[in-house]
Amino acid sequence: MAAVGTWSFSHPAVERTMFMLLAGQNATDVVETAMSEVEDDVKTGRHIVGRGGYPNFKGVVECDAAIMEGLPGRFGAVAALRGIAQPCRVARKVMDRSPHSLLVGEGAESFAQELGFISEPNENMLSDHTAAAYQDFLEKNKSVISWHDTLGLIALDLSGNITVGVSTSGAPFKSPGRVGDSPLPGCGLYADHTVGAAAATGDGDKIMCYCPSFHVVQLMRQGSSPNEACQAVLADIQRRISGDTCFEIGLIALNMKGEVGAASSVEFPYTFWKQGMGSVEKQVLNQASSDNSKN
Ligand code: SD4
Repeated sequence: MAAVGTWSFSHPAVERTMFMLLAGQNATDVVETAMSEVEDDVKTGRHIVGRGGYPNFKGVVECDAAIMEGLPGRFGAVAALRGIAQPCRVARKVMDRSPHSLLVGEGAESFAQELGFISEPNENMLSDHTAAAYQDFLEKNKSVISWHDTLGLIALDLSGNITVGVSTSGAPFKSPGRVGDSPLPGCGLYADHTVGAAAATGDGDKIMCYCPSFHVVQLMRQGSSPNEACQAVLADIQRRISGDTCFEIGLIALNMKGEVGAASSVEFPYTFWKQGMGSVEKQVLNQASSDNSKN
């Protein structure tokens, strides 16, 4: 059993994951529950997740979320979803109940409503903080703000199931309909029950061009540790952009042995727990670095 999450604000989600895994729960139920608690918490919205997230340039909060199990074909996602405070739960329903894998915009909202989700008015999705930030954006005629959080969470349960989830409200003041890397398989997340799983955070407009989560899992398949795999994928991106300053990207990975790894082009805190540890720990990577002490 093990878990890892992106950024410091994943701590409560990883802690919830720890307790649920120790109680014998299934990795997918654990990821869905732990993520939805953070999504619905207005305070964590300023980390660009769910309720309280930053709106698009028309003032509307639009969320992307995805969930992927390690078993072949088990993936569901939503993108540009409005009015639903727990988009990861809708992504789970897409995986379990829809013949499709990714639903966007109005279609995603209708699907959620049909399954009993309450669609809330946009003002419920904003916090005082993000509503004020939007007013400031309008008054000062600012452009899209380029900073990036995103909740990514990977859990490995007692029975050896691995599941990864990702959730974000995307780039603050983005164009309506903009979708980032988070709900795209291989980009924001990837899982294979014979190998492990990975998740990405950062500048999704760039990240999606490199399929980094798939790449991390492929390298782990070929024998790399999670940490070596994350580091190699970051180095590969840096080599390909040849000398340009690397965009923001943080990667986390977990293999079937419960080993954790990470790499990042910016300072990147992440939180993790594995069987035998008494509590969740935080590790902070410095810019363009990775850490191999967790294996
Ligand atoms: C995205 N990687 O949509 C996600 C989340 C994020 O600013 O960092 N947004 O690009």
